[in-house]
Amino acid sequence: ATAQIGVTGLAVMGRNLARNFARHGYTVALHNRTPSRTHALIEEFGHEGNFVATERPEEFVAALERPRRLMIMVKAGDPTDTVIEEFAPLLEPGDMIIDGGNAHFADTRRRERALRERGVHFVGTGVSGGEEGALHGPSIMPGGSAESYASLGPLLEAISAKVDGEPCCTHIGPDGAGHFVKMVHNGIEYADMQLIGEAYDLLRQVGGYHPPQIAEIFRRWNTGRLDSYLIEITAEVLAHTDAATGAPFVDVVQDRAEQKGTGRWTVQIALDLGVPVSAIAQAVFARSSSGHTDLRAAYRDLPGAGARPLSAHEAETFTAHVEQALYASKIIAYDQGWKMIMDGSAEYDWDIDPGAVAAIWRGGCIIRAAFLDRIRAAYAADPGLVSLLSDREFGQEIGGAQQSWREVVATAARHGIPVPAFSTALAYYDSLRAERLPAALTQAQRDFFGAHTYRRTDREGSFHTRWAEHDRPEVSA
Ligand code: NBP
Repeated sequence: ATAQIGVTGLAVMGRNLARNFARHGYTVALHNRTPSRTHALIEEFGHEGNFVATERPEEFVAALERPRRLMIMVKAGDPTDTVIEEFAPLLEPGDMIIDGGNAHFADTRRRERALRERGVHFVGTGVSGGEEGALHGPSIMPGGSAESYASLGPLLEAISAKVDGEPCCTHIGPDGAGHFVKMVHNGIEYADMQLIGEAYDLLRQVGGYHPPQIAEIFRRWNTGRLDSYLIEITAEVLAHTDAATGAPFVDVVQDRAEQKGTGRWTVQIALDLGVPVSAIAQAVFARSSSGHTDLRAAYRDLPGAGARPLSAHEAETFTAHVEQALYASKIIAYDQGWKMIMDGSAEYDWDIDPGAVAAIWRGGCIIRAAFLDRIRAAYAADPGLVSLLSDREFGQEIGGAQQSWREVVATAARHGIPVPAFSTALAYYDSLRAERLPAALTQAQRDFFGAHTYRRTDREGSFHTRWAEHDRPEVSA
């Protein structure tokens, strides 16, 4: 047994993670259901480091030094269970199975429990950064026991992205914590992408700019507080011309966004936890409504706003407002994501460090951004922060942006341009800021039709009004 780590599942992600481990000097045992993938890896990349190619599960397990570190990179869902069932009987107490696939955290909790009974550590691990990240340094979010992290952490930290010399990998918390945090990462990613899409749409349809000009605007924004991977690639996409037609590339792509499910999971779980992740939810809904071809055909000829496009001078001012609106909405989306992480952490006793999550998302992952350093700093200053907006700097920034934000949402409505994420983020801001909410009326209605009771502003206790009686007497409930 010579390999410090083994990877089974050698499609794009597994292959690149295996190469990343090897490039960092680790001996890597390789396994794949279909052996041709294993041999292809050795043929193409065998020179990159020390690999032990294996075909049978027994051979694979025997190649691993003890305690064994066996990483699964297969398609999430049933294949993961199949592979666990295949290998678990071959393992011994103290060994570790690392699942780096996009598993649902509830599955991870179930698998962890089952394997713990056999003395095997199950480490559900979020891996972000796609194919390139897997090879050059992803952001890694391992869950599982602290004991397993002590043995595994150094390897994962070695292959992770680095920012200012710090690894983008930390022990997130027990059982499903890593996959939960990865799920919320993807939810935030959905919201961020939707917000950027709305900014682009406004600049184009209201501002009258062409895609290459918008690419320039995004490039400029990328030198400021919006500096991020997503803004950077947006500029690349918008500057790209389609070779076949000579049209802006963005115009030849069908306007229907697909999804693999982690955004949807985020919203489903948020509903269960009662966390209002409205910006993430709007992003998921925006993708699904874009795909409703029949509905879009039914609505297509309905009247719109018909507002005139802006003059060049107005467009310049508007662009500055859009930058403010984008930044403010982004703060809200991330604030909602962090709230979800902290509520999940409380619900499942994970004790997640919110600042550490910001730190490991600064590099390697899709939402990597300068902004995350700010979030980290905010939690460093006050680990008990209820909201990012309780941080003085974020509070000041959003205060400075809010007039522009309102201007943008109002302009969008006047022009008939949909900005679901911008407007829901602003509504969230205004809801939580409000001195009084119409929730009072909602509660009164509930009492009227369902005797659901209400609390008074002036006295303790629960009350019910007998609405059906002539003089509507109030009784203590
Ligand atoms: P895929 O998700 O396409 O899975 C292909 C791999 O799963 C192959 O190695 C295949 O083996 C194996 N497999 C399947 Br399918 N069913 C199996 C079974 N019943 N038993 C054993 N092996 C089975 O690969 P991927 O795109 O590299 O992603 C791997 C994991 O990483 C997924 O969970 C994915 O969600 C996650 N992830 C992907 C990305 C990304 O950007 N692609 C990013 C982060 C995380 P075969 O060769 O024999 O068919």
